[in-house]
Amino acid sequence: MGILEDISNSIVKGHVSQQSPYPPEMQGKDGVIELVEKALAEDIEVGLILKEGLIRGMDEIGRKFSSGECFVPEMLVSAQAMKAGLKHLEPFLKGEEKRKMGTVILGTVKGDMHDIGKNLVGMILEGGGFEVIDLGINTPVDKFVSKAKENPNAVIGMSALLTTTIGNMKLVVEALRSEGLNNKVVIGGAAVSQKFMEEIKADAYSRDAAKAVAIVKELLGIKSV
Ligand code: B12
Repeated sequence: MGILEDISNSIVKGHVSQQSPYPPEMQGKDGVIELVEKALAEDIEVGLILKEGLIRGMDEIGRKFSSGECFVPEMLVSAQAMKAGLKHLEPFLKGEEKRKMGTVILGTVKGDMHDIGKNLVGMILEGGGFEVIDLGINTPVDKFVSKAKENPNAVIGMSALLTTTIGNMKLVVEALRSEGLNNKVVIGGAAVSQKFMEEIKADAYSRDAAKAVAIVKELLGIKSV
């Protein structure tokens, strides 16, 4: 599985493509874009490319950041490489256009700029047949509430990666309920847990994007086939 390791390594180094000048020692070598294309051409399963290549690289850069081996600029170039790789996987994750099964309003909570996980969840939900209304990053409480009012049957999906921003999820749940809105709420992101979901009285939690479709179906009472 050398190619998946190469993808992960290119994510860690932030090497987007052969043409990228960064990092200097990788100039002219295959970057995330070429490696993902090669992996697809070798018929490696899309889920494996995602998990063992791209996400593994992001996990590694996160570990390096935690241990002080790298800083925000390195995380940023890795994020750019991740986004470039995801763009190539997107058509495969989305699959063919299907009949819409429901709507999900998706956003990263206020104060939080992390959107890679949220975008991935959005792609997978679209692939699973849902319409996704993406509110983007740094989403204020009232934006979730006003979209929920317009779409009373939609599921609200919130993402947070910072321990300093997860409290905003609670504010959204409280605001929805005080406005009499019954939209189901699913939360995710590295900073939250099943326990936190129960504490803030959200309806579901998913550790990863892959389970999002099954969870949203369950929340909407749609039987999985
Ligand atoms: C890339 C990155 C950045 C990039 C973000 C770029 C972008 N456009 O997203 C940049 C450089 C901007 C950044 C900035 C910061 N970051 Co940062 N970042 C990361 C990093 C390395 C990777 C995150 C990522 O994209 N992972 C890959 C995706 C696919 O995984 P994911 O987001 O977890 O999503 C998956 C699941 O959680 C789930 N999921 C996610 N959301 C949702 C939502 C729903 C509804 C569902 C169902 C599922 C779901 O599905 C996804 C796929 O399986 C993490 C470390 C890590 N390993 O998590 C740190 C990390 C999150 N960052 C951290 C920090 C501290 C910061 C900064 C405060 C640093 C600073 N001093 O400035 C700033 C904060 C900026 C802000 N206000 O948001 C810390 C957070 C610590 C904490 N617990 O609070 C981490 C954990 C690094 C660390 N180990 O210390 N960061």
